[in-house]
Amino acid sequence: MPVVSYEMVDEIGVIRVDNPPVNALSHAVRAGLLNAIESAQLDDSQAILIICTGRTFFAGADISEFGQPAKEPYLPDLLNAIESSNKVVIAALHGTALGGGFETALASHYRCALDTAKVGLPEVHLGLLPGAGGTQRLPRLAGAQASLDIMTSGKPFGAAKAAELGIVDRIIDGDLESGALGYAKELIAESAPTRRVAELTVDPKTASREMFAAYRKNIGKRARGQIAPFKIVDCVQAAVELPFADGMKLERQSFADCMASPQSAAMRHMFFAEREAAKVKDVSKDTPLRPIQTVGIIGGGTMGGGIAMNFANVGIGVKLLEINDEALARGMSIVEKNYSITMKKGKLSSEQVAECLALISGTTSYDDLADVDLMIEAVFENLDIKKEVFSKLDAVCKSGAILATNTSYQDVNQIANATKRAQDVIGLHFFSPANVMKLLEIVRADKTADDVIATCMKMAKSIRKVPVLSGVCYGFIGNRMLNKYFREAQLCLLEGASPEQIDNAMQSWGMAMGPMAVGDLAGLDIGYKARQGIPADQLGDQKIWAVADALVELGRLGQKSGSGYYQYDAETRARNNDPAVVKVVEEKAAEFGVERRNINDEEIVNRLIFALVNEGAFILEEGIAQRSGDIDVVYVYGYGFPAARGGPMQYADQIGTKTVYDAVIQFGKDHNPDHWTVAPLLERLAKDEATFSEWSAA
Ligand code: 3H9
Repeated sequence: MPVVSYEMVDEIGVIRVDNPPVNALSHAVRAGLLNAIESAQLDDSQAILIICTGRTFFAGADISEFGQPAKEPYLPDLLNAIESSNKVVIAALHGTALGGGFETALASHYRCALDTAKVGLPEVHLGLLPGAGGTQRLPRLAGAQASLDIMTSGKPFGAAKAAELGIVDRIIDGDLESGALGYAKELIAESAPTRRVAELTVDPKTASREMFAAYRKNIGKRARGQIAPFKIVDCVQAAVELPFADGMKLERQSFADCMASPQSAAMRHMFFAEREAAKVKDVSKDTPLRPIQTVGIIGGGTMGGGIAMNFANVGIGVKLLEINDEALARGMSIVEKNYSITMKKGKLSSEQVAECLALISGTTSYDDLADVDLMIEAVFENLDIKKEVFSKLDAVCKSGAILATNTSYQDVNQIANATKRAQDVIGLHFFSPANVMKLLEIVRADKTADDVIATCMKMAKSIRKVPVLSGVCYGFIGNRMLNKYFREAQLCLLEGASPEQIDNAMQSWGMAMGPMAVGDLAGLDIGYKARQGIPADQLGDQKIWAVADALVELGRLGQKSGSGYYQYDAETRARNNDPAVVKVVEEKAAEFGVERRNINDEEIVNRLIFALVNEGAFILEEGIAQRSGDIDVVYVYGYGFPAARGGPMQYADQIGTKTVYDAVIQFGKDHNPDHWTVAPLLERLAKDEATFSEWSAA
């Protein structure tokens, strides 16, 4: 079957595209569309309708073709041909008309859409800008300011808003094709003209030099070193100030520059890595799933409450269990407070919040959990307590219920073995704040059944999380690597860097927060308590955590106590450097015989990031992560790693595994060699000049 077909329906030439799953504008689609639009110029049709079958109008250019030599017809030329048609062209939108798909609609003369359709220009999430006329046509229709918002945010929006902005001309109720054909007939009856957006000018009220200057300033703050958003502003300004053809030239050059940048390569890697991560290599995609209609959560603290909100938000009832009425009331009040914040931000209406809250009920009795489909334990991080909880769950939960632990570190096999149904036990590691963070590490224990894994992967998507499968090890993928990253941060501190220097170096490199600020936010007492439970002979190098422990012993627990690595203003929460911390660091350095020196930012960044990569290489070869891209997804979605660098393993691939290997060898010589045991996989890849992605794909 050809991906593009053409037929006459009454007097309308209908170009129908069928390229599952999302009608991406692949080479075959572009060639077919050009052919059809050219034939339509020569027949008896009075108007031309472009419509797609399946779940959506074109979801954009075919991203899998990026990075390969481009093949004619190029999308911008195809869209110019559509716009130049002598017969009226109508685009009929449904699903998600994104990127090049939305640009195809903008090049058409009229646009109709189902009210459920969404449109948008999400190229910025791929380190790109709209490259098929979007930067030039959208401002001519919707004005410069709205276009900048749409392109720099990359957020899709609904047909109703598109109609308000003058982008969509007709909203269709019911069947799209018959509605669109009816609309086409009306246009023919009115002798509607070929309305070419390229011939319009941008409404000057929506554009001023000051507005562009302010926009650039604003982007400087939020774009975290990305180049595409700035190029979008340049192109939109060109749409205002230059003729269409000149604006198109600038757009084409800017698109090519972005496409050739490591940033876009990293972000495109992330696009596919996120989708791959949801697939489990040895679990068939046809595995029957267990139904999840009710969820039980044990522990109504910040974590348990946050987890509950995820399910309530998508209409799933939750039973929250706490130890007594007082703890339960406290837990419910945290949930209510979080919802009121969401409401204030305008993300949910008061009615929606009331509906969500009605779905969360509290209990203090395990017996009330007898009929839940999925049970998530979110109690204190203590293996014995967790085992006890699971043996109770084993006694009360119905057969077939999935029993999950939200542990960040503990051995899920031991927890599973506390029950007589280890096949039903799994780890679901949510990240704090659980109602906000997108990552969900799904931890497969030795005996976890395939259908339990498949169900949890699907469930994650339905609560809008990004799932990544991890095997069992201390800290799973994310926290096991983080341990090494924090180790280097602590050692840089002892050796001469200040908390502020470390945080600034990491943030300037692109991390959402520096490690010291993260420690203060999470609470320094958490790691302290965990270390208290580890026998001294297993703690390793005592100097690593000497400063952190000393701060906790001084009552400096982080933001919650008003001080940690920094001093926090009680009113504004602004952080200030604190000489008392420098004193503690100097004392500990002297105690452990560490000579303090000037450390440059590059050393800080390389030590912290390469520590992540080296541990990631161990994790990969041990099979704890399925692929290097999975590790990248964990870091970008769970730890504030910059998407424009594509995660630690992709970053290593881009700068060269040999560069990382050489640095790790050197760090081993300059510092404690026990800390820098080279991962054998890193060594092999460096010697073969190969990448983690290639190894994962083999
Ligand atoms: C662009 O248009 C540039 C132009 O301005 C200029 C050009 C010159 N290409 O996400 P899902 C695959 S840039 C190729 O799981 P959902 C995806 O990999 C593009 N493949 O489904 C997956 O494959 P698999 C601008 C694509 O329902 C399958 O489709 N457009 C593309 O959760 C299902 O995807 C975008 O950035 C593509 N464009 O969400 C939109 N899109 O099953 C990107 C998807 O093998 N796409 N695939 O893993 C999306 O945002 C979501 O996929 C969408 C559906 C909302 C459409």
